Amino acid sequence: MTSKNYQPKPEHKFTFGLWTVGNRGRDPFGDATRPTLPPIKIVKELSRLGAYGVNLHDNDLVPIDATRQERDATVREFKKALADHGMKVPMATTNLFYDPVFKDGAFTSNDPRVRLYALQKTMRSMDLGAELGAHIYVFWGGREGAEVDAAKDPREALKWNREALNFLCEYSIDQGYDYKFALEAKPNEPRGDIYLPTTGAMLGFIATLDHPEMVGVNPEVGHEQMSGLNFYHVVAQAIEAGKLFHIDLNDQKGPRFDQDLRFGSESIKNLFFLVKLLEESYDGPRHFDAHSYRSEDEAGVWDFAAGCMRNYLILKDKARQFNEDAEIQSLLSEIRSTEADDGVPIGCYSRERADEIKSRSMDRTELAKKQLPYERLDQLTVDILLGVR
Ligand code: DIG
Ligand code: MN
Ligand code: MN
Repeated sequence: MTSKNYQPKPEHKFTFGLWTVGNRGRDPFGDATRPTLPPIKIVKELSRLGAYGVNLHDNDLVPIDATRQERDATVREFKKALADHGMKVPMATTNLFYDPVFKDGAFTSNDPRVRLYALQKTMRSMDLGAELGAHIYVFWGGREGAEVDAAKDPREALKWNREALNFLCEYSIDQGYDYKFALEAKPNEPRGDIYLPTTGAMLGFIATLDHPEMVGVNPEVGHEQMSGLNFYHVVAQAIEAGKLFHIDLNDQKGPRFDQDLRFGSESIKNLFFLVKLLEESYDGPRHFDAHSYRSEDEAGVWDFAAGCMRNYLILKDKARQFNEDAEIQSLLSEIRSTEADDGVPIGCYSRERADEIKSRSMDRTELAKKQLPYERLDQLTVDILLGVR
């Protein structure tokens, strides 16, 4: 396929956080390498590149000390830019991690006054998101964690987290915002350990909330890979549980600090299976929570954004090729079929069924003879990914 077919369009639902292309290149060991990009310029440039929308933390748009008048004027201008460039705001979130007040957490701070302030800030940010048309609200608890476990009982931290989320679910209902809450996990950084470190942990926590039906997950590629997990499997579990409410796409060079790399720049095969899965079973925004290398200038930032979307579309095309490949499909039907009689699906329990299975004669040495041509299957997959098939 020629490169023109990898042209991003709004129908692909690609979104970027203002903070992603707006990242100025600062890191723990170096100052900013790029000037600030104003939100309105970000909206214009991403629209030009074919994106569907932008997402934001409250303070990506409205400075934390803005007056109500300043806030309203900023929102008015931003809404005009969105309309002028046909851009949406599918997701909003709260910055509960940058200001020093959150140095020991927000919803899980040992200080109840900070926990209350975090709740106030989040409700105001939910109001802003709703005003911009967002229906997904992400919670990333970047400071909800610890370095010194003597200082905080994780059970109490979980209770405080639950109390805040239950309150905010009620606030969304009371305001008529019909938000879907998406909880984002990360194992560590900036805290030594972050509570609820994986998407799996989040799925367990959601079940303990008052309104679990309103709450899902926002898995991020790099955050799960920091724990050495297979992101494709993580997302498959979230989808199977009906809880993939949003997704943060980026890339990562395996377990190390959070790199937030351009999507598709490292984990080609894993992200191929992810894109194949998303195209089969998810219709939400494809959000890139990533940023360009610190060494890039502004032109490089737009190369980064274009590259994220291009790589997604290339992998989407590879998934089409995989699904249409006769040899691959025949190998898959061989691997998944069995000559066994119709007794194979376990089905629902009954005493009769249990007795029948227990009494069935099964020859395990015969079972062990089944051929599994995984080498051939994986090589065909690699051939497709390397463009030689
Ligand atoms: C970091 O991965 C977090 C923050 O950027 C934001 O709160 C969230 C939204 O995608 N991801
Ligand atoms: Mn990240
Ligand atoms: Mn993220």
